[in-house]
Amino acid sequence: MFSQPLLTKLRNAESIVAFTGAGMSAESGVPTFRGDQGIWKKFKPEELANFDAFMRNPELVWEWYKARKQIIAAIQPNPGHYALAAMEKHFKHVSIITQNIDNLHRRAGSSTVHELHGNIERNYCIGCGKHYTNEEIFQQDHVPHCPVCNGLIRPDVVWFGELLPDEEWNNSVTAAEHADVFFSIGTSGVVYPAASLPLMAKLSGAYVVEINLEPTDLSQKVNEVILGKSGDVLPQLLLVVKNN
Ligand code: BJW
Ligand code: ZN
Repeated sequence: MFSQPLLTKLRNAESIVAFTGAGMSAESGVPTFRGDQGIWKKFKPEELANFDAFMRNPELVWEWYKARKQIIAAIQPNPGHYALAAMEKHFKHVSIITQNIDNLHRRAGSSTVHELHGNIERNYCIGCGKHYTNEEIFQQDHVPHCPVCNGLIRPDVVWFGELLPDEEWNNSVTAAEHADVFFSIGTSGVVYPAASLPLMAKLSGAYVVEINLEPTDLSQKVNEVILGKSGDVLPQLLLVVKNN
């Protein structure tokens, strides 16, 4: 499953980056966005995942997020998450750059996680910026409001048309530029600017490996494509790294 060039790169690598998307968490039971089973088959992004939609219909958007918060709170990291966390024993630097908002990398034990699209466990008031936990917002019915300024509270995630958090983005670019081996895992690679990171890494000299169930637009541009489930491929990769 793993090529000789990849094994050689891994033997000499100091810095490993894993860039992950919804497919990484699919085996934990989090639905992906696109494709036949994707969330966007049932819900329209323009009605749910942008700020104007939220202001137009906060009830609907909150109903969707409260349901997803409950799903995510009830699931566990899968063997792929744990394999990435265990890579920290074998390389000097391991960074996770994730588009996922489900917090599963941290829960699996990864210590350096850059969250490009936010985190569903956090919320903040659009009036005063105060942060609220899920526990606090679940105490309120329907649409949660800020007890301090009565502003609308929103989930701390990045919607279409919104800027990515500065520090997370800058740290991700730095990690991509310093990666010896860069894995793009379980992402369709269609949402920018996140989707530019694998190519940034490649331009900076990284060996770029895509792990996905199926080929994507990125596949032609990377050094190597491994077709399979991340929850199968990553534990096997960890075994190879241990014995390499
Ligand atoms: C497996 C597997 C297994 C399955 N093993 N693999 C025109 C108008 C307006 C904006 C734009 C525009 N053109 C471009 C833009 C910019 C826009 C964009 O890129 N849009 C494109 C879709 C066209 N980007 C933005 O708006 C970003 N901000 C920005 O650019 O700011 C500057 C700006 C300001 C003002 C105006 C314009 C620009 C922000 C993007 C925010 C994305 N937010 C979401 C929602 C997060 C919150 C939430 O979850 O509720 O982030 S959208 C959604 O897509 C989510 C994901 O992180 C993101 C990426 O999806 P991902 O992870 O790749 O999932 P899928 O489902 O697409 O793919 C899963 C893959 O896994 C598949 O390939 C499967 O095969 C595979 N798979 N099981 C391995 N077991
Ligand atoms: Zn407030």
